[in-house]
Formats: sequence, structure tokens, C-alpha cells
Amino acid sequence: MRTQVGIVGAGPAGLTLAMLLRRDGIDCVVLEARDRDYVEKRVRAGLLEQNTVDLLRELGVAGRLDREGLEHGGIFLRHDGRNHYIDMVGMTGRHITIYGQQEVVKDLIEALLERGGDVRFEVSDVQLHEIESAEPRITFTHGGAEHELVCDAIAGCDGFHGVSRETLGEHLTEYEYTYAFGWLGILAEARPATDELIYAWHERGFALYTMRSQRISRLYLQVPVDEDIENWPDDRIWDELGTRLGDVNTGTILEKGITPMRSFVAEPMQRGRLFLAGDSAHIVPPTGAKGLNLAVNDVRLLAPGLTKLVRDGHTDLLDGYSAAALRRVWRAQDFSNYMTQMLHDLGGGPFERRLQLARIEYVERSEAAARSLAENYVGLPAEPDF
Ligand code: RFL
Ligand code: PHB
Repeated sequence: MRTQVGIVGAGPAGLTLAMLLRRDGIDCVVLEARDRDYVEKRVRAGLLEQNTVDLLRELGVAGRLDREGLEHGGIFLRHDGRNHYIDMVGMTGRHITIYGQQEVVKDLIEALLERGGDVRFEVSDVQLHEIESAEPRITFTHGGAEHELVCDAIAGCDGFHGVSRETLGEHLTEYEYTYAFGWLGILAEARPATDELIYAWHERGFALYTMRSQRISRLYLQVPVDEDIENWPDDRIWDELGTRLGDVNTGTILEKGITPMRSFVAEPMQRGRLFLAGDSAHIVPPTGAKGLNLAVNDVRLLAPGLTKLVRDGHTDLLDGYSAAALRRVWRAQDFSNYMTQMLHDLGGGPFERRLQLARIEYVERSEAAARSLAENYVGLPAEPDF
């Protein structure tokens, strides 16, 4: 088999890239390890930056997002039993939108297939070969048979546990920071008791109140990284959320799980004809809500370079891909780390906790501090402006 761009992974990065390339008339094949149903139901992120929403609109896949997405103007910071509103639209003119990542994925898959896109689900044994040549290849198993896909370039959009980063091995420099805590997240059939997200500092640890619709709430609790979900029957979860967040509407818990927190960057995000995008190259802790947005930004930068390579063999745009993408990745790393360090119990004792409160109060009192948080949270303008 032959295609112009082989894309490994049908998450937000791989699917958005496929849409961008198809718009330019470039052939691509998306190879995904999981089945379609699994990919469309995987509950993860929910917060889209204005840049992300704008790109999905530009691609003509935002019909349902525009109808069902919840547009937000800011967030509440909570501590000592009080909520303080940060008016982000007022300070930046930009919105954020709540719309589940799995809904984005569903919409992208539907649009891609409708437009004649080629997505193969349930592939296994994916291996990348000769990435430094002009004809890199992907071998994989699908439907019980072995296949080979010859490409002009490969996009490694296969997430943190994929094979693409592994293929680059010793050529990468990896930066990593792990945290002693994770997030216990639930999805619940309950009307959100707040109209804006609440990020809560509490002496028992961080909590976040977010939502998916007028009927579905999503809530998170900071827990130790090695915590067993078995220790958290539903009643305990609701009690703890009530303690940390104040007014919480309870309901049936539809899903629960614990996610470890990690900061990670692999550099450079390219070698030869293999280009990494999204979680395969970087992970941020979810406190800044940046992961999916970074994945989409990567492919927004990558697509024009791939198009130029395929059309006229020039690599000049691609040569600058990693540096351009990493600029935003490191900005987001810093912001996500700042939000995480400000709001979680880091285990450093009372002095550290008082410093955190001083930092939060600074954001509440100083417009300069609030504006800095706001412009990072809603997403800095898309390259090349930033
Ligand atoms: P994905 O979504 O992991 O997709 C990678 C795809 O590749 C497939 N795959 C393979 N396919 C073929 N062969 C292989 N060998 C393969 N290995 C893996 C996988 O099955 C998968 O389908 O990566 P992508 O596209 O880079 O997207 C990144 C985002 O998923 C991620 O950054 C966000 O979910 C992070 N995140 C958040 N991001 C935000 O922007 N806003 C948020 O509010 C937000 N909240 C969150 C989050 C992540 C969370 N968890 C569970 C990690 C909240 C949580 C709790
Ligand atoms: C979510 O809605 O799942 C969400 C929102 C904001 C975050 C993290 C997760 O910072």
C-alpha cells in the first residue's frame, strides 16, 4: 500500500491532522490500535481553547460543538469557603468551551469517513521503518493479515504509550517530572451546581468542579498517586467533594478512575520523515487544561509543512516544526506547573500552604496577575502571532 502521509493514532492529534491534510488534497491513512467504539467513548479532557474551537470550525466539524458546547467566560478560584471569579472574557476577549474530548473525536471520525478518509481501527504490531529515508514505511497487522504502508512522511500521533516516540529512542532528550498525587475523576448524572468551573484550594487537597452538559457533571479530587479506587465508594467521593467544593449536586456516578499526573517533553519532535504530535511528544498535568489543545496546535503547525513536502518536495516548513511547536509546549508546561503548584497539596507543610494562599490572593487582587493567568488559560494567540 502507498499513501502520502501515514498517521499513527486516531486521537485528537491524528484525526485533526487527517482533516487538515485532506482539506489540502493530501492522501493519508490513519492507523488506530483500538476499536472505534472504544476511541469514541474514552472519557478525558473537556476544555477547548478558542484556538481549538476556531480550527474545528474552519474544518467544518463544529456543527454539534456549536450547538452543544458550553461557552464559558471565566473560572472561579476557591479557598477558605469563598469563590472568586476570574473574568477571562473581560480581560482577554476570548472564551473557553466545555465539550468532551470524546465528542470531538466522534465528530472528527464521522466527518473524516464522510469525506472519504481512510481510518483503520484495531491494527496491531505497528512498526516504523527507514524514517530517515524519503520512503519511510509502516508495517502492521490488520484483520489477521500483515500489511506494509509506504509513505512520504509519518506522523506519530499515538499518545504517550505509542510506538512513535520509542522509534526515535536515543535521538531524543526527555524531560520529565512526576507528582506524588493524581486525580480521581468522576462523571456523574447530576446537574452542575455552578455555571463556571471551580478550581478549589483546600487544606485536604485540590478539587475541580467541571461539567459536560446541563445534566452531566465532571468532578476531580486530588488523591495520593498510589491510591486504590476501591477505597473510594461513591458516598466517600461525594462527601469529600462537598467538603472541598462546598455546594455540590450529587447523582449517579457513571464512571470513575484515577489518573497519575506527569509533566513530560521529548525533544526534538522530529527526525528524518517522522514527526511527533500531541501526547506522543509531551504530557502536561491537567490543571491547566492544555493537553488536547497542545495536540491540536501541533498538527496545525505540522500540516502545512507536510503539504509542502508532498506537493513539491520542499522540507523548509517542516524543518522548523519542532522548534515552533515546542515554544508553545514549554509555555504550557510552565503554566500547567504554575496552576498545579498553586492549588495542590504538595506535601511541603504549613509554610508552603500559606505561600499558595498568598499567590491565589495575589491573582484575586491584582489585575496584572489575573490577566497573566487568564491569557494563558484561554490560550495565547495561535502562531505566528505568539
Ligand atoms: P491520544 O488521545 O492519547 O490518542 C492517541 C491514539 O493513539 C492510539 N495508539 C496507537 N495506535 C496505533 N498503534 C499504536 N501502537 C498505538 N498506540 C496508541 C491510542 O489508542 C489513541 O487512540 O493522544 P493525542 O491525540 O495526542 O491527544 C492528547 C489528548 O488526548 C490529551 O492531551 C488530553 O486528554 C489531556 N487532558 C486535557 N487536555 C485538555 O486540553 N483539556 C482538558 O481539560 C484536559 N483534561 C486530560 C484532561 C487528560 C486526562 N487524562 C485521563 C489523562 C483530564 C484527564 C483526566
Ligand atoms: C474537564 O472538564 O474535564 C477539565 C476541565 C478543566 C481542567 C481539567 C479537566 O483543568
